[in-house]
Amino acid sequence: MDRTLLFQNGWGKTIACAQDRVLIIACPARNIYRDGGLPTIQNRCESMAEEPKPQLIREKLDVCELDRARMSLLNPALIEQKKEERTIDENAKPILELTMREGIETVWDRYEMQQPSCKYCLAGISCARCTMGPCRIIPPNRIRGVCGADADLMVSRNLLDTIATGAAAHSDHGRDIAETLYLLGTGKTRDYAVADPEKLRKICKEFAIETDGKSPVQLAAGLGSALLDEYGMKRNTLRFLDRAPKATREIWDKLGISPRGIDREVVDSMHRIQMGVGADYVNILLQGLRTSLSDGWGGSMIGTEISDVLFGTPTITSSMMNLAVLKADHVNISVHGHNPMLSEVIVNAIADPEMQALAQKYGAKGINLVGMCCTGSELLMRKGIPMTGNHLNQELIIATGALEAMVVDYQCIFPSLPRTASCYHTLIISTSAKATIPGSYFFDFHAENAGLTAKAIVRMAVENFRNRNPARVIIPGEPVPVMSGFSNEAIKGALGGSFKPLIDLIAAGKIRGAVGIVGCNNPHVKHDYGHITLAKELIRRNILCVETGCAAIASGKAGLLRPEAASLAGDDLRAVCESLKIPPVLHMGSCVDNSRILVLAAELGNALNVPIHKLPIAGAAPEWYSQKAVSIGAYFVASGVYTVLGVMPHISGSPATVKLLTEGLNGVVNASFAVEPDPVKAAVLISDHIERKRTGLGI
Ligand code: BF8
Repeated sequence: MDRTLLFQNGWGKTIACAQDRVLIIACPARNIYRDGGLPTIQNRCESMAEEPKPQLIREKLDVCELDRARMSLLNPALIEQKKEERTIDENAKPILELTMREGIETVWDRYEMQQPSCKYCLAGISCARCTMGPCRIIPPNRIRGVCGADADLMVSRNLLDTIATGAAAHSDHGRDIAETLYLLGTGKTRDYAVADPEKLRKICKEFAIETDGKSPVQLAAGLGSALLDEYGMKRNTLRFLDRAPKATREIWDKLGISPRGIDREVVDSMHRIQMGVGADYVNILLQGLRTSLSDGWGGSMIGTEISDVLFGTPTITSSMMNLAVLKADHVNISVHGHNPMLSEVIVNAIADPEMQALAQKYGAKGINLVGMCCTGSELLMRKGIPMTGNHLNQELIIATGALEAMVVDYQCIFPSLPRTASCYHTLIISTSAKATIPGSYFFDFHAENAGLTAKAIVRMAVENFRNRNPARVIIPGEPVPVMSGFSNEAIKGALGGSFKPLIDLIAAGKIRGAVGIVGCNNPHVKHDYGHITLAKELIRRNILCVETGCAAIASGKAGLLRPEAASLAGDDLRAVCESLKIPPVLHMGSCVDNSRILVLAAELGNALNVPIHKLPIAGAAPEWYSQKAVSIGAYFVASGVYTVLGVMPHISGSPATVKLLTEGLNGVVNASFAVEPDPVKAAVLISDHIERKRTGLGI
């Protein structure tokens, strides 16, 4: 029986293997909590498990020559101009130039094709939620939609939708990690282990789980179950909220925005934006804050903490960054997305001598695993795996011609990647039933089949080395060294075991304060310019930067994650960094790891016995694009952290909403948003804010 054909039955059906024996059940809704362990059918097959085969989603995509000819630019001056306008990433520029010359479409081309933007959508005053519309607010006459919603309601509903979407994405990622812990604890996966038992015990204690006499695996089962309960439950509170300073929690309670369960807040939000439910924009925006808190202090924090338990709490580590980490004489595999469940087992599969021998058989010197976006940061932080780049680098890495496979899980993955890949030999391999991509090869990856699937993926990539055209390989420049791995535990370690020296340095004015620079790239902003300009301006003012996500990767590529970057800092911060041998910009991880920044703020607040909003700290998202970033910004502000955005959210059509978010929130959560596209001016806003907070603390 042809196994490949059977795999094309698709998910949700039982799939058979060559000897007519059932191999796996590829059902996304599989009942993993069934008592009594694995379904017998799976037990029976475990001993004879074979590597799964992928399913091509729909059909192989091909960008035709005519399309490429249409896209290609023949005017060298125009190519030069666009290249300089689009990015400050020097290693990306030659590849960007090539894409324009050869008509390989990128995000910047699509952005140009979408101009001018719809002004109603930009202002948030269009609504297509129901079929009485679609509606737009066009004063002076069309000031209500068909249902009666005015501009304030339309804008606030759209914003709540955005926050809930972002919170759901982060939190569902956290759920996948918690579920893996549970499956490990209940013996349903053998491909994962507890890497940080000390942290496991610490978190068990927070959840009132008895640890004495219990093995890590037993604790994994108990904690995994308790964590999954955080999503939908009757207790009406989240355990990790207890980490916040008491005064901050009292603000949430008084305002009625303490989250009651992770899924509950997302569902509550979806309910409110159903037509005929929420009608008061203030009520809707407050629910946005509550939902975002369920992400930051709930789903994201679970994602971070349990990833540390399973894969190790990051310690300070060195690596390399930018497109030049690709190797011309190696099989290159990039992992892209967010969930380390996949990338961690790929690391193991690559170390398999069988895979290394296979690579050599095909003429490669070895297998080079590289990271991209947040999955890349997860590997960089814990394993020192080199990183190619951030969000807007994802098509360019394919255009180097040196990539055998781009292995993706979910979030921030351009649906266009298979189109780009079709111009080369690169395979796009998708692995999440939530994120199948037409033109990609899909493996139904989950914790129970992780090891075998990872090996199948690596084999596929290695075998694809034969198809590479060496004449098309361009790997520009040299990689930049980076220092990463700054978990809170690692920062404390560097400070001698506690945050006290950091507090003393802040009190003494050697460090004026700390700023979390987070978020994405966005073609509205020159690639990496917002991040780098802001970070340089802040460290020059002796303000420490802690970074995550694509902001941290931008800093890595620009050399700000090297201890030598201390030379760009003000005298006081430079002296601190030199004595500790650390950079002035600290890479704290992926986007879910913004929860590390919350924990840092909480620990500083608890140490000083003040709420978070009194600390000399701020947040910034100079190039944000994603719904997840809106959730992050909202939980920063709701937690008391003044946050400056570099890109205007789609809210300008409701002056009342703008006023509430930029001023009114100060009266309730003691923090607000600001929008400032110019990163030099944003640095001034942030610096002034930090000085005001210092004055408030009397330091
Ligand atoms: O979660 S920073 S572009 S990769 S959304 Fe995406 Fe933004 Fe990058 Fe990670 Ni976060």
